[in-house]
Amino acid sequence: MSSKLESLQRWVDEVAALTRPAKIHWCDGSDAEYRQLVQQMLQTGDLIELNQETHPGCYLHRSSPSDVARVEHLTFVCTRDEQDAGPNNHWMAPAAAHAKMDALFDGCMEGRTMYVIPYCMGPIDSPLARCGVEITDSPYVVANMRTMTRMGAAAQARIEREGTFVKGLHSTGELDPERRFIMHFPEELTIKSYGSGYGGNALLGKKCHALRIASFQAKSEGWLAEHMLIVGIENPKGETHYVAAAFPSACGKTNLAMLIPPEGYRKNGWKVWTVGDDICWMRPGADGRLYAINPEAGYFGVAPGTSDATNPNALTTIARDTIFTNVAVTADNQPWWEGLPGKPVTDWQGRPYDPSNGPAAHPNSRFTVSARQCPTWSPRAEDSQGVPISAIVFGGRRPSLVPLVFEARDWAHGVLIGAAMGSETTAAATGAVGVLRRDSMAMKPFAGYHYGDYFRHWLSFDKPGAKLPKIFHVNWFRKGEDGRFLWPGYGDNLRVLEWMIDRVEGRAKGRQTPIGTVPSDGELKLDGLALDRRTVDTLLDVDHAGWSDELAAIGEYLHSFGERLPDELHAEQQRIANALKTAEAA
Ligand code: OXD
Ligand code: MN
Repeated sequence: MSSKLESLQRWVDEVAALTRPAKIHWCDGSDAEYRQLVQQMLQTGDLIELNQETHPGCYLHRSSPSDVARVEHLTFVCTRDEQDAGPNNHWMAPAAAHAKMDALFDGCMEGRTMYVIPYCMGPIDSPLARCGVEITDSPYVVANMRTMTRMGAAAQARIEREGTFVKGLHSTGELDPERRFIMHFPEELTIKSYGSGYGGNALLGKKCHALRIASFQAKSEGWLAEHMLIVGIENPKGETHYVAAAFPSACGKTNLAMLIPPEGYRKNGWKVWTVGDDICWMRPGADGRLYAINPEAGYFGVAPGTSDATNPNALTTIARDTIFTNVAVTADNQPWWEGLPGKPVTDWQGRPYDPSNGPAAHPNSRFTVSARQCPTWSPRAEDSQGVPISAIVFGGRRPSLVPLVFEARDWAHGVLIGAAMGSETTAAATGAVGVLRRDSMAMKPFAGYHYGDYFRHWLSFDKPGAKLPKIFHVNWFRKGEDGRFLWPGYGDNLRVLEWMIDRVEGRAKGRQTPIGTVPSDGELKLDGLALDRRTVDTLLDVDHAGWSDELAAIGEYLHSFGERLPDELHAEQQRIANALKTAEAA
């Protein structure tokens, strides 16, 4: 095959001349093509068949043990002006980065097949969607991209119609961590990724395109590309509010997006609809509201911890036609990870399971599955105009200080709350786990430009005629003195979402505090929960002295963005710091 779009054909020819593959395959996205790829990978050992009776259409992929997570220290944003990448990104000059990458790509596909993957991020007919083409030598990447994006002939037709697309070049190379780089050239709508086969480094539609490149594009085009789930909450009257929520990687976005309401809520007719679990593209509609699409077509979810207790919808979703990466296997060849019943016999590296080697499944092991298989898949997930967002939620893992929920008084305050977000690090990226780091809007690893400019872009949505969502902050991860979580989380998080919707609808009054509005007595519906009064008070308490220190730390963090930080955010930080001082003195 080939393309009638000259710029696409020329780029494919150039890449082929550089990488010198034995064969070129243009992906059409068909079932037959997928089946053929799976057969081929079963033969080469790239995929291992799992128990087809319990898990039809499910396969296991074991990555190289040194290639199991995103590599933020090897990820670069290569803007012409270093300042534009900001202190939140690693930067390399575009010419130097191209030279470095092209030297790595030189001849790297010799004897291999080069796959050309046209894909669309978002419903294929959506004006909010954007297209790209990934060239890769990894059949595993092709199979995953088919699930995670709208991949193949329809995407190619849209690209040929529009004439523009994001170029993503990928090779697994030697999988040598010393020869691994993920480079972004936002001004050229180009990505070059070498030396890793792992999800976020290799499935270029996801983090590289839909967040880093898209956030850059979104800034100049007046929209937002965010690390957020999108969930619809339907009340007993049949009204649905859509909520977009940003949490850092591996902090429960998939669980919240697929939440099962507590029993009492279910009986009363509450329902939850999953639109997306990781990425949200939003833009103002004609009525001034923000409308959102999920640019992805599948879930690349963290397996460990996914269980009947935490996310039964996810378990149903992944019971068939799923690719598992780096999970363990039971005696009867079922996929297994920590949190599931049963026992592993083989660990993620294919060794006989021995607890002294660590967890059986890698803590960042994943499932790749079509969103359509989710029992709560939203009927609006394919809506080309997107869904209207009523509330934006920011959150992180904060074992102390941060209340269960609080609400920003207005948009600028909400932007500060998002900018100030902090969370304990997780296994989704290489590096230490459990260390508090600021992760503004959960975009620290993904904002494709200077955070100062990014916050300014967020602030710019507050303009005449805008009907913006309310902004909230949540913390499901508060711990008591005994180190145990105070809030049950999971399905019970709906109680907090209901309060937010009550605020949106003007039904809940809330209690004003210097850091924002928290639920007033009795507003959170807690019936059916065994939470004593003290615990509830702790969860909603605002410790003025502790927050004064937090505000000072936030002030310092904001200063790290220098002159590009909008004055409004300094002013907001000052306003709250002063309100806390007054409250402390009272
Ligand atoms: C992801 C991540 O894979 O954030 O979604 O790491
Ligand atoms: Mn993510």
